Amino acid sequence: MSDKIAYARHGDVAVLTVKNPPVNALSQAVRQGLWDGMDRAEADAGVRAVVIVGEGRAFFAGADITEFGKPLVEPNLPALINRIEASPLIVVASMHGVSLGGGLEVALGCHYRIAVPSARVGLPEVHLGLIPGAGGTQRLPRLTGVEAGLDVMTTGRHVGASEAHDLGIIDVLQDGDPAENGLAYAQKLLDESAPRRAVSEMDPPAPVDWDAAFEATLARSKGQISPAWCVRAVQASVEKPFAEGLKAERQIFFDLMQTDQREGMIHAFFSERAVGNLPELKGVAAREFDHIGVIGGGTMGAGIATAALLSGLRVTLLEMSAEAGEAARSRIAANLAGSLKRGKISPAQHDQILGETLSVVTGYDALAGADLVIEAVFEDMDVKKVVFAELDRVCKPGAILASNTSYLDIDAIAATTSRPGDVLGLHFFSPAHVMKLLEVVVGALTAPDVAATGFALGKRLGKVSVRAGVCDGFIGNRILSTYRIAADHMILDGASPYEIDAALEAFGFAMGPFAVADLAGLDIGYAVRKRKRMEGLDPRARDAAYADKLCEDGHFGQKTGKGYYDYAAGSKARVPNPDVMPLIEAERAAQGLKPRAFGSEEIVRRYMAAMVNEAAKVVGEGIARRPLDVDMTLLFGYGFPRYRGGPLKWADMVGLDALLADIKGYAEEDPYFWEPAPLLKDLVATGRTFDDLNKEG
Ligand code: 3H9
Repeated sequence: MSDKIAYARHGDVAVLTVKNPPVNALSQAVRQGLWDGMDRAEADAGVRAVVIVGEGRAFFAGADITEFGKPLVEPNLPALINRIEASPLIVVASMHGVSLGGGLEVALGCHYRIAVPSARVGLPEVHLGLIPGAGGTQRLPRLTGVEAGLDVMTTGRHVGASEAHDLGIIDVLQDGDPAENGLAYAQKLLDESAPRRAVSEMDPPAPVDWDAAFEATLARSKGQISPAWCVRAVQASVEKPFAEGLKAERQIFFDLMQTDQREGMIHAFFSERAVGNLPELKGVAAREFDHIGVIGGGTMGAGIATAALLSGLRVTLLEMSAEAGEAARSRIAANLAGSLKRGKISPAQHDQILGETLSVVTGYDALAGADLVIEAVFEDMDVKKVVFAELDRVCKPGAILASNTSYLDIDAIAATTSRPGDVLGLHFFSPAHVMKLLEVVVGALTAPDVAATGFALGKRLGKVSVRAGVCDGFIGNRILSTYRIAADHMILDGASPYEIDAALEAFGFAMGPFAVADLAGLDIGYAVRKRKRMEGLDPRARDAAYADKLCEDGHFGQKTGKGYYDYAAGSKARVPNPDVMPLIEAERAAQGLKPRAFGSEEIVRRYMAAMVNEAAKVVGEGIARRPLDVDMTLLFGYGFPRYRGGPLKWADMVGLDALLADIKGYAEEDPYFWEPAPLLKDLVATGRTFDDLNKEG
């Protein structure tokens, strides 16, 4: 028998313990071991029941995702589950930790299910671009009904044990050791002569309006298709005999396995975990931190302070005056009230944070004991230099000094201190207590343990941390400014901001670039354009000044009620601002440009080509270490659709040669902007992909 499964006999009950750390994924060896374990129990004279239990953190985290895309090795999971269910013995699943995907499907193939109260179950296959493929869509609705079953599968959410018990997924909740619980429960079932109870033999649930459910799910999923296909599989569970329903589920599962969406989402799953795993930081210990200083209590500073407080860190926030300090405290209190409302903290924690863990001060000396200080003041180098000089004066030796700048030169900031090795960038995204992305900006002199501490802080705050090198805008904002320029060029040439937003939202972005600009504030882009013009624009660069006029008229987007859109009817209404097109038309006329029509396909193609080309430069220059670092930056900070994996994964799937050909074509009109990235040319010439670079590490 496989060493992944331990077999033990306790009276007339056999216990199969799964040992496949870290999360008991159902790899081939586990599947084979379970199959052999069932054979052995059935052949073991006197055994009348079997308990399946996981060792370590979980029952099962599901199918082994690393096997996807490779040839299937028997036994396959649906066959194993059918085999468990068909056993003449009573089979009990004793669950703890998570039972996800194929893991829950194994439990549903058992005749009874017991779980500890902290257990969680779910069918998260939609997050991998799939549907449950081992009977989950056929068995779960027989226990829960269609509506609850579809909710679980189309959201992929983790369902707590108590809710799962109420839904009929778990039979018994019991505190204690899972193996002992399972054994006692199996014994009780035998004592009571409980029948074998196969879910597949239960009546199918009542039908619903399948087409309406399919369409509604598709509309909710913003371009992702797998949630809607859960509906069709569940429909089969109602309309077909069990074995036929299982076949229908399997067909949909395999069809989805062939899609780019599946490939993109699995890339996202592994990249999200790989992004904080930097080879250069292997074995480098982070510095200890417990007390965080935050300088500046505006939206960003208050958000950073909130994130730290919610993670149990002590925070001292510095503001310029008592009045500004009070405003900062109110912002933090409002953020915390939201967390309280959503049940993320208890009323006692809320009161303790505001009463004790947070202190708001007006003098630098109060930061003397801080382990790590994050500056979030006005984006101006002279202001930052003053702040860092003060920090250098008061902070204890070994304290880490971080700047939340979104584009300024970290090396220049570090050079103003006597301890440049302790300085790094920690670039949060607004609202900082909500957005998952953190760029850890490593300067030329940043010490390795300081970089490691940046990642440790990100982990503590629940962020996806990406290593970035120093350049204007780091990874995310540098790429953003390039694809925004591509969008502005399309506007000069004839597209409208509304056509561009619509095309990119149809592509899967949470919001189009102009809606995003309105949300972030048009003053940000205005300031950047002014700075770049002051630094001197290259004479070959095309300039678009129409948006400056919007700002000069006092329209900064949502916060002033008008930007590209008019928000008089609320932020969701998205009514185009009638002043915008005349400004654009005037600029086209001033530049002597004749507008032409742009289809949504061309809009997406140009926008994405600009994004990928700049991203390839960012990787080629070492600003991002790996393509996956860019992918995760765009996914977690810029609303890039997860089901496309990230811009560089998307580029691989579209084909790098086709993309380079597009870029060369665009370069014929504007060779300055569309200069192909050397890395992209190199990958095409050598027949490699961005993902090949990820694998090289
Ligand atoms: C499925 O079941 C299909 C079936 O319906 C049909 C089949 C025919 N496989 O996240 P963590 C690794 S689809 C392989 O850092 P946490 C993970 O990569 C599957 N590896 O820990 C990481 O490796 P490393 C449906 C897996 O405590 C390590 O385990 N199931 C798998 O934050 C620790 O993971 C899912 O979609 C796997 N299934 O979270 C569940 N799962 O250390 C996916 C994890 O080398 N998994 N690994 O970086 C999760 O949601 C989380 O990992 C979990 C633990 C909640 C389990």
